[in-house]
Amino acid sequence: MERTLIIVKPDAVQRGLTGTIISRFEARGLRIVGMKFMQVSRALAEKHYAEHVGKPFFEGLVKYITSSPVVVIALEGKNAVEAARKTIGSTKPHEAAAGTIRGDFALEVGRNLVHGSDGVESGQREVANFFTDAELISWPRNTDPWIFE
Ligand code: DAT
Ligand code: MG
Repeated sequence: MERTLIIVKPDAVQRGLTGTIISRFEARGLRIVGMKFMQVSRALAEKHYAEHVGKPFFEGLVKYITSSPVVVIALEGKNAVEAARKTIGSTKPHEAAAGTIRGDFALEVGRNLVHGSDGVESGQREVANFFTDAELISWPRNTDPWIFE
C-alpha cells in the first residue's frame, strides 16, 4: 500500500476548511494512518520544499506554510498518491477542475489550501519528515474489504 503526506495548509485551517478537506479523503476511501495539528518550523519547511530552493516563489512559500498552524495527515491506500493528487486538483487553483478541493475552494497558487505528495518515493520521504514511527499506526479498518478488492 502506498503512503502520501497531506498538509491542510494555514489558509485552510484559518478558513475553517479542515474538516471539509479531511472528509474528501475519508470519503474517497483512503485510510488515515497518522494525523496531527502542528506549527511547521522554518527548518522543516525548507526540508519539505527542498526541490523548490532558488525558485522565485520559494521565500513566499516558506512564509506561507510557517505562518499559522497546519494539520498533517499520512494517508494509506492502493494508488494513494495519485488518488490524493486528483482529489486535490491542479497546483494553480483557477485551473483546477470543479469537484477537486482546489477547484471548489481556492483561487490563488499561493493560497492553494492543501499539499499532497507527488510520487511514491516522495510520499514515503515526506511522511517520514513529518511523523515518527510511533506516530504512524497501521490498523485493519473494518470497511477495507468494501473499498479495496
Ligand atoms: P503542488 O503543491 O501542486 O505539488 P508544486 O510542488 O509544484 O505544486 O509546488 C509547491 C507549492 O509551491 C505549490 O503548492 C504552490 C507553490 N508554487 C508552485 N509553483 C508556483 C508558481 N509558479 N508561483 C507561485 N507559487 C508556486
Ligand atoms: Mg508538490
